[in-house]
This record gives sequence, structure tokens and C-alpha cells, in this order.
Amino acid sequence: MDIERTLKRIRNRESPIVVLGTGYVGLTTAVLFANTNFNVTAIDVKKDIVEAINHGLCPIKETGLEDLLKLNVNAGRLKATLNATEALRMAEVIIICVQTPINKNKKPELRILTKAIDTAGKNLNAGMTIILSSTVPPRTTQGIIRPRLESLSKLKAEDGFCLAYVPERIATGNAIKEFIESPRLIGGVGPNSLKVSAELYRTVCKNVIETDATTAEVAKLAENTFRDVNIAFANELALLSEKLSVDIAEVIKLSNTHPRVNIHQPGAGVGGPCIPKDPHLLIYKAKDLGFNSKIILASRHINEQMPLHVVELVINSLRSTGRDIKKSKICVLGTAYKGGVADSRLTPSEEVIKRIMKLGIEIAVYDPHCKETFGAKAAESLLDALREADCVVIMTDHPEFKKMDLSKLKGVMNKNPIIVDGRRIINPTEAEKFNFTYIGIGYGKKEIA
Ligand code: SAJ
Repeated sequence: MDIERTLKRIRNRESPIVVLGTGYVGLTTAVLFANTNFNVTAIDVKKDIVEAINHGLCPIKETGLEDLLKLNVNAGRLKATLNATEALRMAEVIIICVQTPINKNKKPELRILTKAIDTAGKNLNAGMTIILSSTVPPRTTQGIIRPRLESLSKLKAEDGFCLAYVPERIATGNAIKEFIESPRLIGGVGPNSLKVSAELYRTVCKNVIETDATTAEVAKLAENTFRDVNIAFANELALLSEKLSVDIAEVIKLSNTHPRVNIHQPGAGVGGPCIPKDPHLLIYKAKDLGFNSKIILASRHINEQMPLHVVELVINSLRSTGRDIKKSKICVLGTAYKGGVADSRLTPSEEVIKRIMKLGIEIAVYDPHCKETFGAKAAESLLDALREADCVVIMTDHPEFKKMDLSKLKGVMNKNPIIVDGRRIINPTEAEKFNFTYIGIGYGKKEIA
């Protein structure tokens, strides 16, 4: 492989790029490489997504992405297709951005990835650069993907083609800025791959950090596992605060005044396509290597229990206000996994909604961003959801829920209404001023001084 020629073609934006997978990461990647003057083809298996992109429409909600997508489609730098083979024939760079979920046994489900690797491998020509951006268990790039590509293409990595693992860190709502400005890890399978893939990402990213593929895989998983463990600590502290009759919100605010303390936020659970799964990817196969996780799995367990704790708070609050559970009505606010997004993947709301329905309690669900209600009655509006409800359960910290007018809620809910605040976004004093029974995660009833 002529590395200098490859580098030159990248610098001149002459290398056609194919992005496999147009989900959240893939689409942001395709748009931003097109926006730096590469010719980019995005491949997906869904016709409606391909058609939307080619009409300048963005299939995902992300601030500023649709404008950039339209600009680059109209400029002829970006297009989408279902036909991978044709697009790959001309490609010099393939960036793989397919999802890598876990199955119900918490094991990685890599079939979608393997299919994408096989597509790339069967169309891999000498001189190509393959980038894996999907989150994978440690040693996947070197141990599974590299040999698979070499056997399918009859070429050797480093010599016939370059291969690198380049993890994504963007967070919804800030994707473009973070893609460009957040330090970018580049994990090459060898020096040639590292040099070429670092040069490729320097055309878009301001701060490129070079390492090897396996270190980059572990670093990416460690970032999200760090977050999961820290959220679990906040959740366990919240459960303790309820017993100690202190308010976790105040505890965290005060503890975090220490310059080197950053306790995260407790809540109704941890959802999304990444945080609940990445800790399992990180320790996957670790058992085979004689390693048994303690903190990582214990943290996952704590976070997975939080939705059950919310249901317990709901049931106890109905009982303690003298209600017949079977004759009560509950309103659940939020099915998206976090505030401001429409995505309900692995959302804690699912467990809460299904358990309430299983108890035979009437339930209405409302989310201004996400249409999913897991079989429960979908309310058309906030007030419609709250009408004649005995208890409102806040599961997602959407901005709309943070500024709810409690006097309006009081006006439509049943008398002696209850708020169960799963995201601690309502001020307890304010709620009690309107005679709500306020129950919050970690809100230990303070003893009268
Ligand atoms: N959550 C809490 N308490 C907190 C923070 C979050 O309960 O203090 C909950 C949220 O409500 C949500 C879940 O955790 O249900 C995940 O929230 P998140 O903000 O971590 O959301 P993600 O999954 O969209 O983004 C994470 C980010 N990783 C890190 O912040 C280390 C993002 O940078 C990654 O790109 C993304 O995972 C990913 O794709 O890996």
C-alpha cells in the first residue's frame, strides 16, 4: 500500500468515503466528512432513510444536522444508497457505524456488525482504509475484524489495507460541536493504519490522539462504564439519603463544592443505547481471562433496580394517602431515555409502565418528544395525561416537564395529588406549597429541626 499516496489523496479530499449505517453516529460522521469536501456515500438498509437523506431530510433529530446535510446533498458531496456493492467499488475509505446491542443475557449481539464487516471485506480493494466506529468488546478489531477482513480480501492489514478503531463520543443535542471539538481517539492496528486514519480524522477533528486499537476499545468502554458506576454511586447515596432523612439533592450540591468531587445525578434509572450495555461489553470474555467484575456489575445492578424503586415509591404513596390502588389513576411523564431526546432505547420508563399495568392500575403516558408508550394509553397532551390522576410519575427530565405549572396540574388531578419525581426536577417546597404529596428519589423527609 502506498501510504504517502493515500495520505496525499486524503489531504486533497480525493478519497471517496462510504459510511455503513446511518444512525445517529453514522449520519453525523457522513455529513461532517462531506462538509470538509470529501465525496461521501451513506449506506443503509432502510429505503425510507435513504430517500429522506437524498431529499435533504435528516432522519434523526439533532441540532443543526439537517441544514448541513441539505447543504452537502445539494452540493453533490453526500448521497445515500441501499446498494452497498456499487458504492464500495469506488470507495477508498469505509467507516462502519452500525449498532452493537446486547441480548437479554447481556451478551454482545454482533451479527449486524459482522454483516457490515463481510460487506466491506467482500468489496475490499488494495489501498483501502477501514474505520470501525461502533462500540465493541476489547480485542474485537485485532482479534475478529482484522482476520475476517484479511481472509475475505486475501490482503494483509498494514500492507494491503489500513484498519483502525475510532470510537465515537458525541452526545445527543451537541453532536456536531462534540464531533469536531471533543478529543478523538484513533486506534490503529499498526503504524501505517494509525498514520492514515489520524490524517483522515484531522480533516474534521481538532484534537486527534493516537493509540492502538485495543487500547482505544477499552478506553471507549471505560468512559461509559465510569459514567454508569458514578451514576450507581449517586443512586445508592440517594437510597441511603431516604433512610437518613436528608435530601440527596442538597447532599450532592454541597459535596460537589469540593474542587475534586463530581457526584452524578441519581434518578429513575439509566437508559439509552450505550450506558446500559457498554459495561457488559467491557467485561465480556473477561471471565475467560480469569477476571470477575465486582464494582462494574454491582453498579449495573443498582441502576437496573431504580425503576423498581420508583414503582415502590408510587405504591407506597398511594397507600399512605389512603387510596385503593386498584381504583387509582397514574400518569407517567416521559418515555425517552433522557431529557430532550426522542429515543426510548432501554429506557427505565418501560419497566415502570409495564409493572404499573401489571398491577391493574389505570395509567396514562405522555412524552412530548417520544411516541413510544409500551402499550399504555398515550395522552395527547400533558393536561390530558394528568386529568383525574392521583399520582404523576416524572421519568424523563424533558425541559417541558421542568417548567410545569403546578397550579394547572393541581387543577386537573384528583384531590390530594401525589408527585413521584424520578428525576428530581420539581422543587419539593414548591410542590408542598400546592399541597402535593411530594416523593422524590433520594428525598428523605427531613426531621423537623
Ligand atoms: N443519567 C443519570 N444520572 C446522570 C447522568 C445520566 O441517571 O448523572 C441517566 C440518563 O437519564 C440516561 C442515562 O443515564 O437515562 C444515559 O445518559 P447519558 O447522558 O450518559 O446519555 P448517552 O447515553 O446519550 O451518552 C453517553 C455519553 N457518554 C458519556 O458521557 C461518558 C456520550 O458522550 C457517549 O457518546 C454516548 O453515551 C455513547 O454513544 O457512547
